[in-house]
This record gives sequence, structure tokens and C-alpha cells, in this order.
Amino acid sequence: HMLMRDLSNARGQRQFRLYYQPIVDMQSGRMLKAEALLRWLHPEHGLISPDDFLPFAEDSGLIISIGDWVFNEAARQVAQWRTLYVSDFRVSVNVSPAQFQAPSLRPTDWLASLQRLGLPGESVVIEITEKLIMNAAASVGEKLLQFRDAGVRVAVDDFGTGYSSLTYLKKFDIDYIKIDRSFVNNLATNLDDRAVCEAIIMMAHKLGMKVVAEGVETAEQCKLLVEMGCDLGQGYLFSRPLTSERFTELLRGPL
Ligand code: G
Ligand code: G
Ligand code: MN
Ligand code: NA
Repeated sequence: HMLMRDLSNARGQRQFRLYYQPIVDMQSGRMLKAEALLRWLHPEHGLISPDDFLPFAEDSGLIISIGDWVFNEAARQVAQWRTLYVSDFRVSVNVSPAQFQAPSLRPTDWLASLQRLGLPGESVVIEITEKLIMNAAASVGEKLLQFRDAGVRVAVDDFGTGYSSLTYLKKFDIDYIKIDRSFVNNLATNLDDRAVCEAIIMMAHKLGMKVVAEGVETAEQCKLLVEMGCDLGQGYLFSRPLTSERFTELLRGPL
């Protein structure tokens, strides 16, 4: 497969980019975090979304070296932003279930990178999925614990679309729940979706977790979420994912 061969060369040829999307404190409006989103700048096909190449990356095992690049690049970037602009800034990094479970993903390697950059664990958040925390494998729990012990925060992405139980959220000491954007989409008109969001926020707060609403696109969705006590928001209302240069301008503020 052509794309496969290109993908195996992409890292060496510096074709990967990280985009950053702001995550905003919904009560204060402050921008305290960003989610790092991988893009592949293909010389012929242009910008390719991870949805279109991560399946190949996972099947071939390339996901490990790509994921290492993502983590190290995000860490390098957050170190710079913390030094120059916001001292407690955090960047979250997506980790797919196959990637997290691979024996070659070693938390100690990633933690060593943070240490080399002089970064505390709390400067990064790892975004995992419900599917992963439902996986009973001991190695999953051990790896999560290694990250947690080092202060790295853990978020459960796309929450509400899977089948995770409260038991698992408690067991793994999750910091953030990200409400899937399918529930946020029709918040203004759909009372069921509103009930789901309310229930997730209440449950998360009772368990000591913070909630991020994904896919916030309208002021009305934002207002409803603020009323529900949602902690953080992410979506086109605040900003699309930006290049690191554009994101830096945003942090630097008006000149
Ligand atoms: O940014 P976009 O909507 O195109 O992202 C599509 C999907 O790819 C999302 O589900 C997102 O979580 C995932 N994704 C984005 N960046 C990364 C990454 O660096 N690693 C992994 N494993 N998934 C990513
Ligand atoms: O699965 P995950 O939550 O990691 O996917 C994040 C992706 O969601 C990002 O890559 C981004 O492109 C997309 N996204 C971010 N904000 C919005 C939004 O407001 N609306 C829509 N439709 N997609 C969004
Ligand atoms: Mn995510
Ligand atoms: Na998500």
C-alpha cells in the first residue's frame, strides 16, 4: 500500500504537525489548556486527519513511534509556553487503546522526557477512551498508575459513547471527563441530551472529577453548560485547532 510506505517515512521526513485547540475555563473564560491534535502534511495529498491514517499506523505498529513523536513534541511545546506565557499551562495528548496497550509504550520513557525538559507530570494530560479503561488487563492499570504517580493527569475522551461504569472511573482515579460532542450538539433543543450532560456533570463532580464539554459551537450551548456547572469547554465557539505559531500568538495576546 502506497500510503503505508509514505507513512513509514513521514516521521523521518518531518511531515507530522501538531495543531492545538484551546480548552477554556467556562466560569472564568481563561485559556488554561490545549489539546494537541496530530496532522500529517503529505507532500501530495496535503493535510491528512488522524482518522484517515491512524488505523494503518495501529495495524503496522508505527503508532508507537508516531505516538512518541507526538508526546515529545507536545512536551517541548508546553515547556516553552509555560516558560514564556502561562506557568501552569497544560497540554493534553490523545493515546489510542492499541497504542496504550502496546508493550513498547513505556511510561518511563515519556516521564524521562518530561524530566529532561524540567516539566512536572501535571503539565500533561493523557486522553484515553472508555474502551481502554473497561479493559481489565493488569498492564493497563499498571501503566495508568505509573503516569498518575508521576502527577500526569488522565482524561476520558468521548465520554458517554462507550460503556464505562462508575466503578472504573473511580478505580483509575480519572481527573477529567470529556463529554462527547454528540451530546453537546443538540443541547439547545434536545432535552434528553441536556439530561445526559447534567447527569455526567453531577456524577463527575461527586467523584471529584472535572468536566470538559467537547464540540461547543454556539453561545447558547455554552450558556447552558455554564448553568449546569460544566468546568471546561472546547470547540469552534472558542477556536478551531490552530498551528503552534497561531496558538503562540493567542497566548502572547495583543501586542
Ligand atoms: O483532529 P481530528 O478531529 O481530525 O481528530 C480525529 C481523531 O484523531 C480524534 O478522535 C482524535 O482523538 C484522534 N487524534 C488526534 N491526534 C491524535 C494523536 O496524536 N494520537 C492519537 N492516538 N489520536 C489522535
Ligand atoms: O476524539 P477527540 O475528542 O480527540 O476529537 C477531537 C476532534 O474534534 C478535533 O480534532 C477537532 O477537529 C474536532 N472538533 C473540535 N471542536 C469541534 C467542534 O466544535 N465541532 C466539531 N464538529 N468538531 C470539533
Ligand atoms: Mn481528544
Ligand atoms: Na473526544
